[in-house]
Amino acid sequence: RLSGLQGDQNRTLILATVDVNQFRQINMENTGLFARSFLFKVMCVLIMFLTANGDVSYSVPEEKKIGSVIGNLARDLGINVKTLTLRKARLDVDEGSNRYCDIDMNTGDLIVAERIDREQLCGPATTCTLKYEIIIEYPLELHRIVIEIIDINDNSPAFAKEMITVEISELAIKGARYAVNEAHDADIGINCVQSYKLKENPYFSFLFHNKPGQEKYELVLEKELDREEQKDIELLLTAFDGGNPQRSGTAVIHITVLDANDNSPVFSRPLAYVAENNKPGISICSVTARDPDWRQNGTVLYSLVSSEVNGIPVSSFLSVNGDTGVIHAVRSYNDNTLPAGGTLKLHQNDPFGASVITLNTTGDEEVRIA
Ligand SMILES: [Ca+2]
Ligand SMILES: [Ca+2]
Ligand SMILES: [Ca+2]
Ligand SMILES: [Ca+2]
Repeated sequence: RLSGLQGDQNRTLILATVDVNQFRQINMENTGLFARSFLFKVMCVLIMFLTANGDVSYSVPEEKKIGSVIGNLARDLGINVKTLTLRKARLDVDEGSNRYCDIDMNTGDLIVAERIDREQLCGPATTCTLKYEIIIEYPLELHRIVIEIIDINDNSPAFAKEMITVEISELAIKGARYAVNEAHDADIGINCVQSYKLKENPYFSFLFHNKPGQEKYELVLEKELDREEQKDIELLLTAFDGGNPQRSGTAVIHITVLDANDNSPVFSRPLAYVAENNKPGISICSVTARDPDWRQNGTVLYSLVSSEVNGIPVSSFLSVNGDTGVIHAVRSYNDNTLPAGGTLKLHQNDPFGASVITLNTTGDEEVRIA
């Protein structure tokens, strides 16, 4: 029995065998000093192994060239290099799994045997280790080898989409915030995304908070938008990691400024003249107004504001085509029937608000539209 001979937890378990038959035979034949001496020698050898060997740990950067030396196993395990082959030193690797490492039997080095990609091996885990057992025979020894794989900055930050589209109303107020998707970097720690930079522009700044659980990636409106001034804005957002050399990734943020009905129609000319004594039904002139808003918000409809001249409704003198702005005489008139100072009103129909132009008779041969 070898009770009391186990090493501490970091020590390697040493398996030693003693031929029982040989021992019994010796014991039967020599019940004296020789047997006690043999047993003492065996125990001394076991104690020596238990105290001389332990776990070995190394660290190696990922993506090292095949054949790169991770460390000298023979030296670190205290084994004579020349005996490695004889003692069948080998790494215990499950069939079908990647080896990644191997032992150079000539030098005793632990070497890189396959590409080691930390991202593929461990993903976002903050520590990444390869664990092996090394088996050495005659006598049988097992050692645990732990290899820490160090991250290198071999990935750039990247946005899920290189073009991020955001729609924002032109009525958005200064200080409004808009979340955008962050960039990802397959590396870890300092080699991961550390900062963002938004290319200088008059409209937006970028807010980045990376406190765990309170992450924020937001555009902040710094200057109010005006779709009529600029309906598309392109921003350049760059994410940087903290590696050396630093890597970065860029996305274009395309802002579509959504229209609001924030403009009234404006008549294109300030004055129009029409001759009096027209025949009923004749077109006298046309007026146009423009509204810079989009579609429905910019559609202009023309109509006469109901009013009277000398007690007679203006609609009995003139009519206007709601879509085209063409004004027709409903009946013949002159400066007596549509006297100087009389007012006809024309307005555009806009949900936001109506502009009004006024028809003034000039007293002579023209009706003036102002
Ligand atoms: Ca990496
Ligand atoms: Ca990186
Ligand atoms: Ca409008
Ligand atoms: Ca507008």
